[in-house]
Amino acid sequence: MVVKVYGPAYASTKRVITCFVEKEIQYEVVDVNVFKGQNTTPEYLQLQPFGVLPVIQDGDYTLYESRAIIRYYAEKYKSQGTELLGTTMEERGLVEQWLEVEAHNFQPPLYDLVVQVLFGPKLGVVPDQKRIKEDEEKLACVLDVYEQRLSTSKYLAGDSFSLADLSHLPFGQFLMTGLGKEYMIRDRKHVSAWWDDISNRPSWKKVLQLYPPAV
Ligand SMILES: N[C@@H](CCC(=O)N[C@@H](CS)C(=O)NCC(=O)O)C(=O)O
Repeated sequence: MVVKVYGPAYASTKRVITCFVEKEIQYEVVDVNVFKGQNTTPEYLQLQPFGVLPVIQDGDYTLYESRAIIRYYAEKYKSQGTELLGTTMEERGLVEQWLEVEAHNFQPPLYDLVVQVLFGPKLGVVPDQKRIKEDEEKLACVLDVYEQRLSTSKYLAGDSFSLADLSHLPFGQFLMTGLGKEYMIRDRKHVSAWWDDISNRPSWKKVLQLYPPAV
């Protein structure tokens, strides 16, 4: 059964597709254009009632929330492709911890930066400079914690690449390219080495090449 993934141009969807590539899961994409309102049609809202991307359909099983989707498939295909959940309960705990950090500490200020700087102007929103400065300050504090962690651990959850690292790729990429804030990564030696490692994985390079960003 080929899994259908909606909205490959968007960052949260790339989190899911990268997981599929790592886990060697067959998938097909369905384009959804947010700028044309295709995420708010009655048909789309039947699948994802909050009107955001991604959502997947696997036969008659429908699932949304990108991190729920990657957890589901990493568990379902545990013995296929790259092991992404750790091999012990303790490793799994750390994978979960850093997935939560990504979702609640790393992503929120970065998402707001992306909306303010990249999406906003396209939608007629004037970027709020005070907010942009605050977002950057918050993100810098988060990255200082990462720098500390990555000075003693090759990957966030331990010695192996996991969902915790993978989950940072889509929005981390905005720092390096769209937002032009690569110094936030490069000024931190261990974060910089970690970023080079994870962003050079063939899975991520393939996803970036196949699905150019929407902005
Ligand atoms: N927590 C959700 C967030 C999804 C999300 O914010 N997706 C963005 C694209 S990266 C979106 O659909 N934005 C369109 C909108 O907000 O109208 C997830 O991880 O799936």
